[in-house]
Order: sequence, then C-alpha cells, then structure tokens
Amino acid sequence: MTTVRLTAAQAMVRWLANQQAEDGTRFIEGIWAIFGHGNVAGLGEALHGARDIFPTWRGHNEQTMAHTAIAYAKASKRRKAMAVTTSIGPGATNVVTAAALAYVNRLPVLIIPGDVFANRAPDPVLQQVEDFADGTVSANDCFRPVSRYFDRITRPEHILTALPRALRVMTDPAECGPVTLAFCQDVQAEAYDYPESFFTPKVWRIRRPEPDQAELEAAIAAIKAAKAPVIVAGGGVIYSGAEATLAAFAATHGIPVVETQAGKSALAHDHDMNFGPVGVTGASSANTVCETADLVIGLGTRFQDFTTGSWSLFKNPARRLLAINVQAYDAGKHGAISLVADARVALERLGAALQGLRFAAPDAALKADWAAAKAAVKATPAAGNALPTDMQVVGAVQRAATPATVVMGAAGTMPGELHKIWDAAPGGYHMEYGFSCMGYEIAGALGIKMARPDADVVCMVGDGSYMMANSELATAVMMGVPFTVVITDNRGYGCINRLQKHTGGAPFNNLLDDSYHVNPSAIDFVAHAGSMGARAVKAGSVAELEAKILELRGGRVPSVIVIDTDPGPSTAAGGTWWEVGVPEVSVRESVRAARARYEEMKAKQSVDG
Ligand SMILES: Cc1ncc(C[n+]2csc(CCOP(=O)(O)OP(=O)(O)O)c2C)c(N)n1
Ligand SMILES: [Mg+2]
Repeated sequence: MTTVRLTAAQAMVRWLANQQAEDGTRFIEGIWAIFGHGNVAGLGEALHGARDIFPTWRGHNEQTMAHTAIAYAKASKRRKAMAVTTSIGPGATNVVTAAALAYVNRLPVLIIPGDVFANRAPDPVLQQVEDFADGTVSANDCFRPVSRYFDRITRPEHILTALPRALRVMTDPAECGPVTLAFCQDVQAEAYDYPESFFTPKVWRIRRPEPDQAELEAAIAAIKAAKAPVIVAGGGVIYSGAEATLAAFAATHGIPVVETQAGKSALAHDHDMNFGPVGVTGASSANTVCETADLVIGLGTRFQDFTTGSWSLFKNPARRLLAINVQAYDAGKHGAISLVADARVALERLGAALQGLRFAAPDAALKADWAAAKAAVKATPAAGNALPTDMQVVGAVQRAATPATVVMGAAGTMPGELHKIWDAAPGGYHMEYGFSCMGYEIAGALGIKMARPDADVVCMVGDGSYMMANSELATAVMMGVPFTVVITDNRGYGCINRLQKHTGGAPFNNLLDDSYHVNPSAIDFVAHAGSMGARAVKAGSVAELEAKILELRGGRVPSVIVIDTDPGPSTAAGGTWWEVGVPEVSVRESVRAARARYEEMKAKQSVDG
C-alpha cells in the first residue's frame, strides 16, 4: 500500500479538495475560517499549504460566516456546500445557532471547530469548559443535537472514517444537514501514514429514491378518489429539481399548486396553476383552495405551522393528507398517506399512472382577486409626509426587479410580506424561514451571490435584523461580491410589536421608543454601512428608492439603501390563524379578549397525529 505522511489537518484538506459535485467542481467549494489557538497552527497551516487548490475566506463572525456557507448551499440546491472552521470555545459555540439553522432547513454545511487537547496534557486549555462529571465533554458537545452527523477527531486516523461519513450525510437527500467534526487541536498537527488511495477523487451524486410500489399505489388511489386536490409545494421541490415536472403535472391534471416559504418560486408566479403562497403569510387564493380541498398533497414540505395555519387551514371534513417526501419522518406526519420518494421521480410515476386524469381547476377569479389585492398594497404612495409601508417598499423593489433578481431575507416583517406579495420569477426567491434567524440576511446575500454570480441579489432586512448581524458586509466589500441591501428602518421590532398587540399585549420592549431608554435611539444606518465600505444612501421616498436601486445596481461592492418605514401596517388580505399562546388569566381586558379569540380558533384546529 502506498502511503503519504501528512498531518491530520493536511490530510483533511487534501481529501476535501478531491471531493466533487456532479458537475465536476469541488463539492466543498472552500472554507470560511476564523483562527484561534484551536485551529491556527494545525488546520490553518494546512489550509495555507493548500490555498491554490482549496480557498480559505476570512469572515468577521463565526455564526454569520456559517450563514454565508449555508445560503451558498441553499442557492446551490444542496448540490454544493462550504466548510467553516473555528477555534475552540467561543468561536465554536458562536456557530451553534447557524448549525441549528442548517439542521432545521435541511441544508449541508461542514463545521470543523477546534477542540481540546486529546492528550489532555495542558488541561484545562484556554477556553475549555470543564465538565466536572464527564471527561469526554467539551463545548463542542453543544453541536450534537443540531448536527446530522457529529464526530470528534481524537486520533489522526479517525478522518479515514469521519470524512466519508460526513460527505455521505451532506449528500443524502433525506438526511441532509450540518455535519460537525470537532478536531482536537493536538491531533490536527499529528502525522500519520495515510493510504494514497484515500485521496482518489470522488464524485458525490445525489440519489433520487424511487417510491415503494405499495405506497405508490395507495397514493394513486387517493388522487383518483379525490375531487378537489391541492399540491402544497415545499423546498423539496426545488432541491429535487422538480420545478418543470411540477409545472407540467399541475397543468396536465388541473391540480392547483400553492407554495410554502421554502417552495416559493418553484413555479413562475403567473403559471396558471400557481394559486400563490399558502398559510399564515399566504394569499386568499391559495388559502381558499386549501380550505375546501379534499386531498392535500404535500410535496417536499415539512408542514411547518406557518404552512398549515397551525393545522387550522385544511377545513374540509373529508380532507385527506398525502405526504410525498424523500424523508420518511416528514412523509409520516399527521397521519398522512406516505409516499417516500424523490419529488421529481414521484411526480413522474404518478403522472404515468394518472394518464389523462383531469380535475376541474379552481376558479381563476381567485387569482385575479389576489392580484388586485397585491397591486393595491404595492402601489407607489402619493407624495406626502406619511412614512411609506413595507409593502410599498416591496413594490419599489419589484418594479426595479429583473428576471435575474433573487429577493432574500429571513426574519421580521419582510418574510411575511414577500411571501404574500412578491411576484417571483422561477428560482428568484430565497427565504430562510425554517429558523427565521435574524442576522442571516447580509451574510446570506453574500452566500447566494457566491453561488449564483449572475443573479441580482436583493437583501431585504429590517433595522432590528441589521443591528443583530451586519459585519459580513465588510467581508463582501473586501471580496468584491456585490448585492443590494434594502434596510427598512421602522425603529424597532415592528412585526413582533404587531404580534404583541394582536395577542392583547401593551406596546412594550419592541419598538425602540417603547423600550427602556435614557436617550432616544438614533442609529445612522447610512454612516454605519458606509463605514464598512458599502455604497450607502438614504432614500427619502418610495420613488427615490426605486431610482436608487437602478442607479446603484452593478457595482463591485454591495450597495445599501436605507428607507424609513411605518411599523404599523401589514397586508391585511390573505393569511390564516397562527397559534401563539395567549395568557389564560390576565388583569388586562385586551388580553382576555385575545384569549377568547384564541380559544375559538383552537376549537377549529385539527389534531390528527
Ligand atoms: C435571532 C433571532 N432573535 C429573535 C427573533 C424573534 N424576532 C423575529 S422578527 C423580530 C424583529 C425583527 O425586527 P426588524 O428586523 O427590524 O424587522 P421589522 O419587523 O421591524 O420589519 C424578532 C425579535 C428571531 N427571529 N431571531
Ligand atoms: Mg424594524
């Protein structure tokens, strides 16, 4: 056996550089790194040695550089990913939130935090947490519940098994998610005679599981027995690359499609059978179709509560649920008829069996009514002193959009409004709404642009989310990765303020002016973003915003446009109930009234599994 003597870190980097996506490029495109004593001498030195074959990028915060990696994987439809390395202790635990984000959203990212000394000689090393009762625990054990695969590399030969397992999980469509390889800092630097064959280039093909025959037959029977089916299209449609198949299937069979946050832009917004966004942030067209449907066909969806209106949406007493999912866990939810399969393959098999079967599509007037509702809230406001609404801001961004535009976001008012009223071109919508993590936005925009250099990436971020995490803006400037950031400054947490009001609460601790202060908050977002090197400007009106988007597009650094908005309004049309626990006893009348409304809706919730 031919061997090569390398440190464990050198071997890891060499191996990673040789793993290929189906298109022949590196599956792990490169690595985000912030060094400390836990990785600088071991992995850091190895990355320097391999810098011509495996790029290293420096972020400003471990959590957000991981967000960039995760957004890259999402924008690559899980066909490519990135790695992230940190030191031990705080550098590592900073990534736990990002790991959870990737875990919830089923997105691949390879996390390589440094770990304590395997030899324990210097214990406790700087930043070691020291569990009094368990000598095997380190800070990195925080990653266990939010990793699809976790391993601790305590001997150099461990990577021979750990690395292939890591890539297997990241490229498995059902198990896909974050992998954590906690790398003991002494082990990174230890040498071993690795077999040359370990480094043979390998292509990681993403399999398309075929359905089980009996499950397929049950699904066909359920569709044939239905009179008014609806397809709830989730992120799985996009990850499977099933968009065109779904468009044809829906058109052929006259089955309406509604889209979840992760599934939005699977179909063009003006496809005849696209009845729009579903659920809490959904359209009246989509939700009306769902309320009356006698067969709800989940296609690549987790049935998150925003999709199902906390299970109050599907109201037809005869309603059955068919869940098509590559992951059996999701296919088995809520007593569904399960069809475990890749979305595209499942549609092909169903289409072949259903032949010319055609349902009476819902009334197209539903779509026309929703189009009118959208247009009304997105229209440019007349000139005046009133602050614009967030919907009017969306209108300006929409008018400035091109077929290459990818609008993105994660938390706050924007995800709900964009889901409702944004007219997405196919592939033109990227919302992190599995974890809805404030602070994903700017880092995520960077990841999307790296994955899709030809896209016109527009990051929609509230003042609150911007304040939570913005420093990868400086990274994007440094790397010359341009995108457009629109900051809607409504002086606080507008959407939670509205939720608080809706649940009977007093305005408290959400908007900046309702929060404890000695001096009123006065953040200059233009100066802040400008100080990091972005081209930052203020738009004094919606019309000015539209003009500035066009003017600043196409630079070599991100542009940031700040606009003041009214925290009050949101789109009233469409939507469904969403369960948020309202206090059962209260001295406040508004809370008691909200509780009564809550109990009314609880009675309408279905609890089938
Ligand atoms: C990390 C994180 N913390 C808290 C929340 C809860 N949360 C959701 S939206 C929001 C406020 C967002 O404020 P902003 O970004 O200004 O958006 P706005 O609704 O004001 O437009 C909060 C606190 C969250 N989603 N993520
Ligand atoms: Mg805000």
